[in-house]
Amino acid sequence: MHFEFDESLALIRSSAREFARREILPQATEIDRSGQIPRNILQGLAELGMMGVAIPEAWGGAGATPIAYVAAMIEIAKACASTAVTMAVNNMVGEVLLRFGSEAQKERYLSKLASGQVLAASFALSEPESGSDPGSMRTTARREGKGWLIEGQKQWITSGDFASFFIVWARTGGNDPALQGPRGISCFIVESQAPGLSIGHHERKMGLRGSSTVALHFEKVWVPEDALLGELHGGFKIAMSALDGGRIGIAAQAIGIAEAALEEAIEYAKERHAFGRPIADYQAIQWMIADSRTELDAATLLAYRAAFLKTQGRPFTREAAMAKLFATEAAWRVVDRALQIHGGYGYVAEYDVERHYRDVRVTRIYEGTSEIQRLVIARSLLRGQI
Ligand code: COS
Repeated sequence: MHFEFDESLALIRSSAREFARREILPQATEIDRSGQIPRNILQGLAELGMMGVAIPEAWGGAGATPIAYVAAMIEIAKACASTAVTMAVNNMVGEVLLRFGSEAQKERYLSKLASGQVLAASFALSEPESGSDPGSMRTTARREGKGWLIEGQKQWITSGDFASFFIVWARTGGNDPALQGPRGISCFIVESQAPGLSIGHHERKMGLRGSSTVALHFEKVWVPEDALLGELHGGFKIAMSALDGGRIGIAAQAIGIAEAALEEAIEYAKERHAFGRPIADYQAIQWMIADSRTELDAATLLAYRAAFLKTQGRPFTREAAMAKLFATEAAWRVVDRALQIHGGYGYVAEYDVERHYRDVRVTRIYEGTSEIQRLVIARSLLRGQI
């Protein structure tokens, strides 16, 4: 067993760290305030291979591993969680294309996304009334000529307003009783210019304000036969396996946000004086710092274990759920303690910890709530999976 990075992993981590510190961190407050990530940041990330960390170089990616992806994601999230989630979704879409796409689909979409020729793509699974239970989605696709006609609505779509294409899930089973629920769902690639596709309202969010979140409306959106991704009616499993990988990414994102908050809290505790001494001298503060570091290390080990299994091509559904559950809950506690250490200053926008507090909260919700992660973990144990 090795607990150290080899040279290539260390290189990916240091290039992500350097880019994050030099290009992203100085703009993080403005990204949060303006609601936009500068184009040059997204392009710079793509040039470093960060928009397709585990995508082979032949398709425009960095040709690295899911372990490297965790290392890079932590660094980017430490600087700016909004930029990190944009990167996370691009990587997730890229991995879906790599695993399930035809050669033609990879040529047309994957290489452009991973290399940065297009800035973003979106994952359009959730709907206004179907989030935790995607098997109940209502968007439909029915055959029309030599293609499919998609109708319905999607919600909570990250980067949806500037994505060049979308991976869209829709019901293809019609009224067939054997194709209801998760069984009758297929996956399509829909280009943003497709007639009938429109961007709906932009969410005004508590955090991650630099990352856009929109609704999508599909009014008789026709796509050709070759827009089908993977097998007909096989879309639910594509979504589930993409989310398995995505959950490792969100664990890493939460760890990155909390790392930043903890570092800032330690600095603040050393500088701030109360009753004639730095507050770092008080045991109450020391225990908060000690608990935070311990929980963050445990979270990081869980994230790397899940990424290790994924790298090895072994099952990792449960381990990804455990990593996401523990890391996001721990990160929330760490950021909350960091804010507490800052006292009143933690509650105002002057200090970054206020942004981290808003940003970290959603990690317990998106890509599967903590409750869904517990369900995934328990089901796997009760089925006797080792
Ligand atoms: N990888 C591959 N296949 C999977 C899978 C996974 N991780 N999880 C489930 N499946 C398969 C099952 O094996 C089953 O296949 P069969 O019909 O051949 O047996 C099929 O998918 C349906 O699985 P299941 O019956 O478990 O589906 P449920 O509707 O009960 O849903 C949960 C399972 C709750 C785990 C799923 O709905 C889920 O993850 N929900 C959260 C969704 C989410 O994260 N939303 C946020 C999106 S933000 S982009």
